[in-house]
Amino acid sequence: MGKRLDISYVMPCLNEETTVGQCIDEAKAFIKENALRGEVIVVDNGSTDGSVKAALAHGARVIPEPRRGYGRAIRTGLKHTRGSVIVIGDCDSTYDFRHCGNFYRPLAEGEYDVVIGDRFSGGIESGAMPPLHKLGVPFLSWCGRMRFGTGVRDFHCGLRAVTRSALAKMRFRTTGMEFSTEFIASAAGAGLRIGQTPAVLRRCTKKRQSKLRTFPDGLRHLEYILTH
Ligand SMILES: Nc1nc2c(ncn2[C@@H]2O[C@H](COP(=O)(O)OP(=O)(O)O)[C@@H](O)[C@H]2O)c(=O)[nH]1
Ligand SMILES: [Mg+2]
Repeated sequence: MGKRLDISYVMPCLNEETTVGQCIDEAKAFIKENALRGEVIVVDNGSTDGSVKAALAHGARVIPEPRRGYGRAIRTGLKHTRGSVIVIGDCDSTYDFRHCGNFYRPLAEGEYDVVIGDRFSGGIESGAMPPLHKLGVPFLSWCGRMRFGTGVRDFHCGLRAVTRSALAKMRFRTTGMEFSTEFIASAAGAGLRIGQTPAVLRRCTKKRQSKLRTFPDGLRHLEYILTH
């Protein structure tokens, strides 16, 4: 198991060679500025580009998870963490991991068990979110709030944090994008204290393709909400 740390970052990664290095650097900057003991874990989901090389060059621990899926990648990464607080986020440079104080502090101080980012209060840079998602995310989040009895506003924000002890009470079964919904449902079901904080969604300036497929992934969220 190795020694306990203050913070672990878990970044699911599928072909993000242009951005993963920057994300690792930003996470490390937060760790250093706050004098924490920390680690950055990149879960490689079968990338065929230079993601693994870039992640290693920037000093991340790389965990391979060849079975595809956003949820699968994160779940595998979580098993390898050593931090008392775990921050999860995309490595596509849309979240600035230098500004994780609002995620880390309430968990480290015991105020909450889980903190979910809210891009609608944090701000969405122009072009960072397709117009359809600006309608779909609030709609699916509303469905999720009704179904799971929580006040979470942005069910699909990729930036979120959880304590190690809370994680032990959560159960996951999903493997795809619907994991972001399951994560909140599971926290609410376990009676955990869920906080929310503004998260800025940056526009990715590098050449990259979003892996999210609007309709199939949107339907997977809806299906999860309806059937669990
Ligand atoms: N969609 C998707 N993303 C994956 C997968 N495996 C790892 N990822 C990573 O999960 C994060 C979320 O994907 P992204 O395309 O940014 O989705 P979006 O933020 O909802 O547009 C990125 O860091 C991806 O590299 C996968 O199988 N599918
Ligand atoms: Mg993303």
